[in-house]
Amino acid sequence: MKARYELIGSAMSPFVRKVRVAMALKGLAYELCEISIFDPPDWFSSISPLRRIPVLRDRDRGGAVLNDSSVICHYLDMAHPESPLLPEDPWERARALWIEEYMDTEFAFRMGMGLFRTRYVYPLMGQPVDEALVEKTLTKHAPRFYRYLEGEIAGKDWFAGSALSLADIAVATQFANMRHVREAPDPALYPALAAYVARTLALPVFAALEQEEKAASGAIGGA
Ligand SMILES: N[C@@H](CCC(=O)N[C@@H](CS)C(=O)NCC(=O)O)C(=O)O
Repeated sequence: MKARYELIGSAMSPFVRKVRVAMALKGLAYELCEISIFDPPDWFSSISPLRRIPVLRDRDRGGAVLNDSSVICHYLDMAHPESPLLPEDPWERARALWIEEYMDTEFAFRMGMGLFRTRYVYPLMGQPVDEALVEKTLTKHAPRFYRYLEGEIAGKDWFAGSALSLADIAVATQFANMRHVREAPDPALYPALAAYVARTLALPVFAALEQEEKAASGAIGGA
């Protein structure tokens, strides 16, 4: 029998990884339908109006789909409340949502475009590395992200509340992509953040995906 859920996207996408980690923490079975966002199948636009991954298909709902990693994670958290993804305390919950927003938008855009796409994706597509963009990302953008995150995690184990939450998943999944292009916060400058990234990515739920991604490295999704 097929799993209830199908997750459509590429394992190298930080947003797909975000959902995979959330599903693993909740013990939810799913099938990953690998597609490349750079060469998607014809049917993809009919389930993703923004032409973005991930997309979650719920077979218990007649195969209906949900778009956007945040929407998907919130749905899964409501539908499967065991191992909650968000703190119960209203303030900490709101803080988790803010960190998620920060990582999914500005961090993902600047660091994802400036480092991951440039150093990992474009070379696979036979395009040259834009060294000027890499340099600008490392000198102009990375330090302000790292400074902010250092201030938010210093003296704490997790970004919001007293346990791993969606905030941590959103942070760690972006740093997982950074690790694929050998970028990490300097422990001498950002000690709390560097230690946090190392210990969070070492959690079995992230480490298992990293092994899988490394084994498949050289691919950006799709058959
Ligand atoms: N806010 C969306 C962002 C999803 C997103 O941007 N995914 C990237 C892949 S990592 C994508 O599909 N990009 C399509 C494109 O750049 O054309 C989410 O959280 O799911």
